[in-house]
Amino acid sequence: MSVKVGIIMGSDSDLPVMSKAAEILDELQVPYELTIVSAHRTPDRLCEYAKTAEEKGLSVIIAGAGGAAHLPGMTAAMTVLPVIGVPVQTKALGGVDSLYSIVQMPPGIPVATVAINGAQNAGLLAAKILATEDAALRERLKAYSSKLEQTVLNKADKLEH
Ligand code: RP5
Repeated sequence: MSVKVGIIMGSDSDLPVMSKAAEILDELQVPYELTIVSAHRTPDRLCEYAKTAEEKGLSVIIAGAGGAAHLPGMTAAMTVLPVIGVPVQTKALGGVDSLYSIVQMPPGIPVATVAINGAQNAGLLAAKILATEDAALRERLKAYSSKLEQTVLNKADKLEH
């Protein structure tokens, strides 16, 4: 499979959170690219990334940022591709600032917002979007869900004895 998912983040300080998206995509064998694009510090780079994402062959963009987190929304404003926003936890306001910045998009420019630091779910959601057109990936997602279920059942088993 060619690279279909773009993971972008506002700063390298977001990497510990955003690497969770990369890890789940690795597990599901979904190729991705990952880089830093800052809405405020590198606005020209953001325009270039968002405007060329479709022609590069990407299908989904995962964008994570913290604080005044305008990266996902501004990316969504410049591409027809679905954008999944990851609010990154902040020291000052705990990430509620990031969440509100990302989730409160005006009508017409949607961003699929996951939980604060919810990069793993962002990766899963990206995989599920791709899986609508990829039967093998759907099977890997089903196997992932079964594994998750089994983990909980095993814990329940241990607890009950
Ligand atoms: C945002 O500002 C980034 O997404 C990051 O979460 C936050 C802080 O960035 P640094 O000062 O750590 O580079 O743009």
